[in-house]
Formats: sequence, structure tokens, C-alpha cells
Amino acid sequence: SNLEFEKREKIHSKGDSISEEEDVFVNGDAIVTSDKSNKLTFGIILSLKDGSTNIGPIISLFENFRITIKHIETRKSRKSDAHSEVFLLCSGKKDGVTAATTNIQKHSKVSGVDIISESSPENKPEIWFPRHISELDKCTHLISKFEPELDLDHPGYTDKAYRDRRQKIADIAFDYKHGDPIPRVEYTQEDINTWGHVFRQLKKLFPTHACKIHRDIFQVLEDECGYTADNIPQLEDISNFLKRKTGFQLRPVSGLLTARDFLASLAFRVFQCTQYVRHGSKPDYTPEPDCIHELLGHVPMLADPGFAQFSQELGLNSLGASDEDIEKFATLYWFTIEFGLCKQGGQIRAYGAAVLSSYGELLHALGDTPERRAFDPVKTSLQEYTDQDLQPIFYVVESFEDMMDKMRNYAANIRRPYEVRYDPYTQTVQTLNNK
Ligand code: HBI
Ligand code: NLE
Ligand code: FE
Repeated sequence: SNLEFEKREKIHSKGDSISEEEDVFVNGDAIVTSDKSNKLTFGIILSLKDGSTNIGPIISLFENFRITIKHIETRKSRKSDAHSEVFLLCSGKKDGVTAATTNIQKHSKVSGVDIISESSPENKPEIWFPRHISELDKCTHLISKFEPELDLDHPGYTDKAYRDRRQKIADIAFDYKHGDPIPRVEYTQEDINTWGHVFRQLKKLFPTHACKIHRDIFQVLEDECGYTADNIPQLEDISNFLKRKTGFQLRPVSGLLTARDFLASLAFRVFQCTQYVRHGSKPDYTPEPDCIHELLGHVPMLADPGFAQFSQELGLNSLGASDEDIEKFATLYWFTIEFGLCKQGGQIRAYGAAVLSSYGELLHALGDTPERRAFDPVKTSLQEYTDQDLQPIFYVVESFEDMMDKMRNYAANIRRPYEVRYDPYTQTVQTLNNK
């Protein structure tokens, strides 16, 4: 289930390790966790004077005040009176914290103590989120799921060459920074064959199964962007195409991100896009996103101005939202952008990317087996779903205008501490206080 999905998540820490970048400590999603007891969770930065490399005795001072250290990092200091800085993520009772910090301040090797954040049940700090498009470089928390290296059921698990290829492509995403061109991938013949098989199969179904937006833009992609059965388009080229159409751009990602990070990028009209190709042994359905899914499913829809707007608004609504609301927005994303069906000329058509990129799912979705219900955000946002297999339930929208109206109405009723606005000139999110 979806809950299990969140619980099993494991944060990859690549790129988050000790470095001299000034923002290392600020990306404190761990800092917002609050304990159920009366303990505070807080981050603390100790500035240490020249040559104090032995931090053990200083750290042990915390233990005297019954403060638990959950995480520790060190870096060189940029301050003139300090040599290095130690970041500690701690947990302890309020009086203990006060006592410990005054005590540590007096230590001869400590030149400064900053408490940078604290939380408690009654003092919930605001949840960090990116304010500028470049801060998406910090929204890279992966969940390890469907990975060929780790998942015994993955069709690529026993295929070493495939896993090596995926690792290389994953490294592109790990190294990527906002503003970089997306490095091109030289796909193998095997990858191209897989793409070709899916491309041909789906092309046969699109005229009768895909919504009008998808059909129209797919034609443009064939005419102008090298969408053919024997060519896998490069993300950089498609990103440039999308920029011209709707201002959306692609950013390479190595796999599934947390729902929070994934949705946040949409607020900036950035779509996190995988670059590897699914394993050739199961071309007609895969539970994981791959570039076939992104290119055949998402890209045509993101090139439509109305759909781009819908996607961005979902992203904006997710910024700073509570974990419960993130879960609901992720579910709404699932039943619209991934698996949505719509009515068109008295018929039901697919507009969801995961339906449009899977021959198996597309036949299934419009066939007799699944249940189809009317889209209603309050109910749909609570619907459980499987991400391992064909969907038993789909939600149908009357029209895209109706979907947009319903979604705006839903979002307007969510409690949040501020309004968010996107300024496209500066690619910045601005907040207006509601209090
Ligand atoms: N990450 N790369 C990637 N692609 C997705 O489609 C995706 C994701 N993370 C989360 C996620 N989808 C779902 O939770 C959505 O419902 C938000
Ligand atoms: N099941 C889809 C496909 O096979 O193309 C991918 C789903 C990604 C969420
Ligand atoms: Fe997708």
C-alpha cells in the first residue's frame, strides 16, 4: 500500500556528506522531526578555535545534560575566529538544553554556539522547501524501490550488464546541478529495441485510446523531435522543446524520489525525469518510471499549457504542506497525472502518463476489468492504491477544466500557514502570510 511505500523509504545521502558548501547544514529536513515526549529536537553549531581537532571531550559535555546526539557533521569554518564547525542534531529536555549550551559556551576551545532550529510538540518549525529553482539541487531524496541492485523481483536483478548501464545513467543524475545541460546517453541496441517495441505497440492504440491533447502533441513530437521507433530522444532536446511550449523543463533523476521532493519540483515547472530504459524482458508493463514512461506518457501532456498549469499548481500546493497533506497530494497526482482518464466525445480516453506508457495498462484501463469512478478530490485523495501492478480503480474527469476547478477548490480548503506564489521572472516562490 501507499503507507508501506512511505515507511519503507530509505534516504540516500549521496551529495549530502560533509563539504565546505555553506548550505550543508541548512538543508535540515531531519530538524523538523518532533519527538512525542516532551523533548526538543534541535540543531546546534559549535564553532571551534584553531587546532581543536579533538572534539570528544566537548561532545561528552552534552551527555552530562542527558542530551542525545542523533547526527554529527564537521566542516571548516569561514569565520575568522574559528577553525572548524561541528553540527549536531540533538534531542533533550528544555532545561538540559539551556544548561548544556551555557556550559559549552564557556569551554575554552569553543568560540561560538548557535542553536539553529528547535522543535517540540508545541513549537513546530516551518517545513523547509525550495524557494528558488536552483534549490531543487537539495530535493534529491530517493526512495529505494524497484532498484535492480536491491530488488530480487526486478527483471534486471540477474542482468549485470543492465545494472552497470543503469548505474552509469544514475550517476548523471547524482552529479546534475540546476542549469547544467542534461548529458546525452548513448543507448545500447537492446535499449533501442525495447523502446521500439513499446513505441510501435502504443502507437497502434493511441488513436483510439489517448486523449486529444496527447494525440496532437505526439504528432508534433514525431514530426519535430525525433520520436521514431528506432530513436530514443535525448532528455536535453525534449527539455528544450518543453521550455518553448510551456516553460516546463526536465531534470535527470536516478529513480523514485520522495513524494515531497518530487512534487516540489513541479512548483518550478521542473519535471524529474528518469533516463534509463526498462528491462527488455518486460516491456509492456513496469512498476517503475523509466524514460519510455516519461517520454511517451508525461512529455506530451506537459507540452499542453493547461495541463502544465495544473501540474505546477499541484506542486505549489505541496510546498511546506504537512506529511498528511503531502500523502494526499501524492495520491491525487497518482490518480490524475499518472493514471487519469477523461471523457471526450462521449468516450473514455487516457491522459495519465502511466496509462499512456504501458501497452498492458492502456488496454486494461479502457477495458472491462477495472472500476471507473468520477474524480472527486476529497475522496480520491484518500484512495489506497497499488504501485506494483495494474490498477483496479481509475478516476475519470469530465473535462480538464472541471478537473482544474475541483482541484483548486480542494486546495483552497487545505489549512496552510501562507499562500505561495510563483514568480516566473525570478523563478522564485514567494510566500504571503495568512496569519
Ligand atoms: N519520483 N522520479 C519519480 N517519479 C515519479 O513519478 C514519482 C517519484 N516520486 C514520488 C511519486 N512519483 C509519487 O508519490 C507521486 O504520486 C507524487
Ligand atoms: N507502468 C508504467 C509503464 O509500464 O510504463 C510506468 C509507471 C510509472 C509510475
Ligand atoms: Fe510518471
